[in-house]
Amino acid sequence: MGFKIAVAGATGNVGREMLNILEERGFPADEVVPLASRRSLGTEVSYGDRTLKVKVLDTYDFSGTDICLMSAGGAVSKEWSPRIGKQGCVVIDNSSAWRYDADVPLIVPEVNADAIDGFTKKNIIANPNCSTAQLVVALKPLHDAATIRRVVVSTYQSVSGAGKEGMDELFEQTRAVFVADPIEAKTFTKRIAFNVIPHIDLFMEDGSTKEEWKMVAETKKMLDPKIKLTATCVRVPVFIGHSEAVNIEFEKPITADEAREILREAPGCLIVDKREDGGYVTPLESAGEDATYISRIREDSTLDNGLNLWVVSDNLRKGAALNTVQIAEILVARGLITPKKQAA
Ligand code: 11C
Repeated sequence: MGFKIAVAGATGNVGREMLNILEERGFPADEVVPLASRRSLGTEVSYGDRTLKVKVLDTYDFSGTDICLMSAGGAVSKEWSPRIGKQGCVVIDNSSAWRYDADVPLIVPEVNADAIDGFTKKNIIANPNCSTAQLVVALKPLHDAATIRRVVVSTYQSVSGAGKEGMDELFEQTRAVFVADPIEAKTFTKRIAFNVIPHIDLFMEDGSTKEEWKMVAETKKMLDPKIKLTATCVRVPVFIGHSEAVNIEFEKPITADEAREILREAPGCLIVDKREDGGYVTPLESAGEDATYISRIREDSTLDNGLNLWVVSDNLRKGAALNTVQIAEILVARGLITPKKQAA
């Protein structure tokens, strides 16, 4: 007997990817129910070679559903996740609504799978921000080996992080540039085609952005509160795949060769680091892939124990949909959840 899984936000970039990944990885689901807002009623989405009709989240009864993968935005999650959790359905939420709640585990399976145990307090498990997920996959094995003191990260984030609207805007503006049409910026604050924008999410009082703050708060919650981290998050005209230039200061000595060997063995990491033309990964190559790619591993001679890395991953997969499905897999593998149908 398998599980009954709902995917809320099933018509969005991440929701569609959740359906793909559930099917690709053979998640033990007897039934998969795509949910969205009333606006999307009747829309069809693919699940393997099947076509599923979207149902309305507001009127769906979760009492017979085991797990809800939620990617419907923070406001919807704030309202719905506790209600769904109370109906005995475990919510794995991709928004920022619950990540910083002490009663909600924030999980990247390669980093802190054991922290999942507290999930029953609210029946909600949070998925980190995409830019944090790929970063901590790369940092965790290095932290275990040499203890990270400080991280300076600059991100190069694709437009798909801003949803389908972000992808449409890059496409439309690029077309408009070539045919000399007027250019409209709606999703982003300035033109993104042939440009970069050093601003993602809201501005905070100290001049940083919420995206930058999330990287700090989430790394501390998942990896180690003692790690100091500073981030500059930048939107770039790339459709899929976030990239990060990462500078790390360690407490203990670690060479580039040692780091490369450690990362080669680390779960979720794939090293492409040939120190020659093209011997590194770009976001284009990461799209559609599961790995966190690490390239350009080198020592930073301006620090006592310093390294530089280039970290690239598909933000819709490891940064969102894949990570939520991996969390669901942990629930199943550890026997933390049993199908309701079987229990009845
Ligand atoms: C972006 N990282 O690239 C954001 C998208 O907190 O889950 C994901 C926002 C979040 O715009």
